[in-house]
Amino acid sequence: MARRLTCPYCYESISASGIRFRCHSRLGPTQKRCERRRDPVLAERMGQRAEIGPEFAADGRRRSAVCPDCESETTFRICPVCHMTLPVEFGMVDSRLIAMVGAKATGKTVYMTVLLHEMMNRVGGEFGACMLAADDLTMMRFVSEYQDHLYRDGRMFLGTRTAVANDNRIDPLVFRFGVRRRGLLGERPRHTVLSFFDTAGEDFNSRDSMEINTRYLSHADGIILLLDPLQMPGARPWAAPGTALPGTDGVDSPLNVLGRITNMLHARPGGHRRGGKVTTPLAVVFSKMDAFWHLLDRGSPLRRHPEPGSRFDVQDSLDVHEEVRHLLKDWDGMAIDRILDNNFARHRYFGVSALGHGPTPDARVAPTGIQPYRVADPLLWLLSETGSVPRTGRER
Ligand SMILES: Nc1nc2c(ncn2[C@@H]2O[C@H](COP(=O)(O)OP(=O)(O)O)[C@@H](O)[C@H]2O)c(=O)[nH]1
Ligand SMILES: [Mg+2]
Ligand SMILES: [Zn+2]
Ligand SMILES: [Zn+2]
Repeated sequence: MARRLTCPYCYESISASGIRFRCHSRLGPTQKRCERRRDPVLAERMGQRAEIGPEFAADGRRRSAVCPDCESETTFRICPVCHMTLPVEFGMVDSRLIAMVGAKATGKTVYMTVLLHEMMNRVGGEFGACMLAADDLTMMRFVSEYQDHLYRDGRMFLGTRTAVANDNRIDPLVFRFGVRRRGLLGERPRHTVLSFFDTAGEDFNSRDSMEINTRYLSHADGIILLLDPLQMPGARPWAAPGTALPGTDGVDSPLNVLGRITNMLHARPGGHRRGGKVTTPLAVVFSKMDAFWHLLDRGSPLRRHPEPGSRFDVQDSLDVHEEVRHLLKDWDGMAIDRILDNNFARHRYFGVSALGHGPTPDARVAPTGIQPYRVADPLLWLLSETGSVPRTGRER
């Protein structure tokens, strides 16, 4: 009964029966209409100040409820903590919260934008899957703050606001991802709610902001840790000539970021551990691989363009994992590998390039356009770990 769910917007833990409802505020059967007002909780927690129908308690395990004032039926179910409207069927379908973390300027915002764009367009089709924004706000924000900026205007992003500077909020983008799966009753879509958020790298530098992030990270079902090889002292000298190197002043090295996150995940109350290791799957993703392609053999898995398929390709992913491990040796990064081995029960390396090419000196997309390389692999791995997408063969 008391199954705990996590709200995809505020990442607080809630129970299905505690989910509340919001009145549509339309003319009801009794010719009464509930007045629209500003919801102080929504304003405080999510920064939303629009006037909307009143909220009320009812059995949150049901799809709809009748407003006690105007007696009209509503299907708007809301989170009891932050009052955001929950995605359709929330609590009835799988829900996966995907946290993305990494230091400043590792490429998180660019990567998230390209990843979501690819999932909604190309990759979705290959998997017979579809990905749609779960709410209007996500759709609007994704298009205006992310997609248009990069794809239409071809511009890089300014630094993401820190959670502390953003009224102690992290505003996740929430999507519904559906794959067709064969079952006893034929093909049926299987839906998963996906929640993504993009932190400011500085959030991992101070204690205050760490605490906000801890809630998000400790409730995540999967973590994408983005590490920028251009921020590793052992890798910088290997970057392709002409690559603009990010500044290192006040930026944590990838090793330190991993150390902080590891400590945070170990310290959280009620965390899942197996044999002393964190069990949340961790995708360790090296960004900006376009700056290193010139070093790799033609046969390298990191230069391969795998055939699109309808399943997550396990062997290909293991090949990439090994290749990245080799690169880490050349980059003096084996300390990263040791931390991962000692602390994480499930982790996998990835190498991606969101842009496929370094940006121009005036911070624009290169004239060749956006040519994403392997951006969806980490997410598909995380989803395959939890059974939300099918995988090939058997793993090891
Ligand atoms: N070469 C290369 N550079 C990238 C790529 N993605 C991002 N960058 C660079 O990294 C900078 C920071 O990216 P951004 O996503 O804003 O980083 P964030 O601070 O982690 O969100 C961008 O302005 C680009 O200069 C990529 O795929 N390849
Ligand atoms: Mg950013
Ligand atoms: Zn009403
Ligand atoms: Zn909430």
